Amino acid sequence: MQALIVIDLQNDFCPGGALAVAGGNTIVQGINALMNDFEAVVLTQDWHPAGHSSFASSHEGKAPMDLIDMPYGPQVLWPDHCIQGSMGAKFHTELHQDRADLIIRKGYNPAIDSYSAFFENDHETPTGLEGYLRTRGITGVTMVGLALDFCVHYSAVDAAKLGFNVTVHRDLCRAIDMGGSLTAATDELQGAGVRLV
Ligand code: VGL
Ligand code: ZN
Repeated sequence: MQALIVIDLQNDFCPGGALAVAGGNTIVQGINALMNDFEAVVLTQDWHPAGHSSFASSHEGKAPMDLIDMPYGPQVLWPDHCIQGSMGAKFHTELHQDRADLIIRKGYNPAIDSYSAFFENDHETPTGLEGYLRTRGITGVTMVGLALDFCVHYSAVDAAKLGFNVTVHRDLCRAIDMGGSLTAATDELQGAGVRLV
């Protein structure tokens, strides 16, 4: 069983959104088409409470893209984005969200960010996705979406560590690419045994 995991294809990560990824909107039709090739489709949704600890606005004197130390490690500070229930948190309107078997939300813990679809950024608090995939007999996952150098990257590395067979469809991802993050992510994906196509 193979699952397609569509990462964070939400308005705030598309042009005009709070944390826009260049070309984020251009991958939607290709992702919709790819859904037909899979037995299971999972969507992830970045889903932060207002005042989330990953927002620069929650830290006095800090600006978006600053780096701070959190109890669980270094954390990039972001503009306010994907606030629960907001327009920015909704999926891109053209994404075939009705095709999803499961929508998994992440980043709802006010004190911990969650890039990965499997674990929060402490790398130990599970989201439940692993159990869902295993109990459905899914052994391989293909990942697409936003952003390649953050949420796709961490999700794919965790999936590989958990023993899933992982493919990332690079053409159906777009990256934030700050401070060499895209090159670093690509190297780490290859090192983790993720197939990049
Ligand atoms: C993401 C930064 C903050 C992502 C989510 O989906 O890649 N990046 N929250
Ligand atoms: Zn976020």
